[in-house]
Amino acid sequence: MATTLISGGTIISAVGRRAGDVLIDGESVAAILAPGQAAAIGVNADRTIDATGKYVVPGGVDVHTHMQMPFGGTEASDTFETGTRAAAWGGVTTIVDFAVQNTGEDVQDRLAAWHEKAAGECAIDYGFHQIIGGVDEASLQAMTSLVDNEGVTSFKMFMAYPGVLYSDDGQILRAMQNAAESGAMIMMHAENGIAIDVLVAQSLARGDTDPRFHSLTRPAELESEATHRAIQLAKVAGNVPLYIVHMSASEALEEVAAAQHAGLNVFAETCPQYLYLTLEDQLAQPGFEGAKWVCSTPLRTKHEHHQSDLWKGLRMNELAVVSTDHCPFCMKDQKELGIGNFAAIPNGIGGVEHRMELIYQGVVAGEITLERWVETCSTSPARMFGLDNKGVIAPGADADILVWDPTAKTRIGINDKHHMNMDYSAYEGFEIDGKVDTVISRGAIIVEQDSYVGSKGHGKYVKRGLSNYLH
Ligand code: DUC
Ligand code: ZN
Ligand code: ZN
Repeated sequence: MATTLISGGTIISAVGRRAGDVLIDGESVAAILAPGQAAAIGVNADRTIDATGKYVVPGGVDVHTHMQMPFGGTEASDTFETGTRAAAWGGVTTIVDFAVQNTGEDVQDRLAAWHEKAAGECAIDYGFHQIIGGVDEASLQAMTSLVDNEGVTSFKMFMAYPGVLYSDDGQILRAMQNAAESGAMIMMHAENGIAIDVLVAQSLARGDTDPRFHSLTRPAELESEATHRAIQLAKVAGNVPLYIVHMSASEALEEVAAAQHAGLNVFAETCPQYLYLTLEDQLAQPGFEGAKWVCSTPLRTKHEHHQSDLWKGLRMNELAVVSTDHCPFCMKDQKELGIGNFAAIPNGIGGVEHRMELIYQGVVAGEITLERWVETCSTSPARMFGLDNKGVIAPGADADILVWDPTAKTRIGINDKHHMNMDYSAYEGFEIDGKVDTVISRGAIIVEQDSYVGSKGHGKYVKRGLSNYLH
């Protein structure tokens, strides 16, 4: 087994920082050594990475991606191969993607189908959540089996998208009761889809068809109402762990904070798009340009205080995790399906490559600390979703490591740093005061010196345990 020494860097964890060296043996971290200790005890590693002046942090864990997901009449444009390679370029060493079950479909079959898409394709390790789009006796039984046997311990449900992935309150309650028995986490897309569909129809009837109406027909009130309802249902189901995905609005965050104060097992994530992009500056760009930023939940107005509240939520741990909801579509032939009708634009933004960069810029801007960057982007997502060997640099943990250079710069854009299979960048022109230097996945270097040196199929499926927040 090859040994690697990452020497001279500053090791950042969720709880602090210190100078030291990381010794890797094979696929795992063997030891953290004080400066000078490696020489004193005669460590003779096969390979040494000089991390002088750099930060050594746990590889990124993105628990919300949709590689090649069928959605909106097309399919997300990153395959497991291209999407996990782009993730690696961005310092991410684990993703948790979503297998999809629709009404009437067999859950186990659908999970098997997602395994088939991913097996042998991935550059980094991956797990699955299961989307339950159709609650019935068979799917409820399958949920228990997935927890017990498949390492799938979290289930996403939708209060949005009536007729597609939507579940009504009774169905949601039944799935929550099932999860309360097994200890699984319910992940919720919290938007009132029934009311949204009325607003969408009225908007289209008025001739308001441009991309910006996507946000105007999905007001923050309908995110906070659904968030509140999901919390109440979770309480009735026996305080089942509930994780609100892609939170975008101040009012929804208030619901989560209130539930946490009341002692409920409620968690939430946000995504870089809600921290940096807005209705006015992106979605409302002239003509059809705004389609690039059609995603749900939608980008919010800059004239309220959603972004500052979300950063506050990250500082206060009301928001435990930053994920991306990476769901890329090209403009050509995909977003274009919605020319003249914003409701037909496939919903999604690609960003798996840029989360570590964009949230690091929040450190530079003074919004969060270096430790909180590591915690929200690596440690907490791993703990939240039972990835026991991920998200920390500690003896015995998987050697998934990002060496980050705080003195170099990154410019994001289609002709700059961009490896996702998208014909545009949602973050075109963004500049980051730092840069991915070296990325290690289970002991193997996969990115170094501005090159991808990993391989398709290196990434393995990871069976997950129950959330470490509660078990
Ligand atoms: N939201 C998106 O923007 N894309 C995929 C699914 C979702 O809920
Ligand atoms: Zn969603
Ligand atoms: Zn999603």
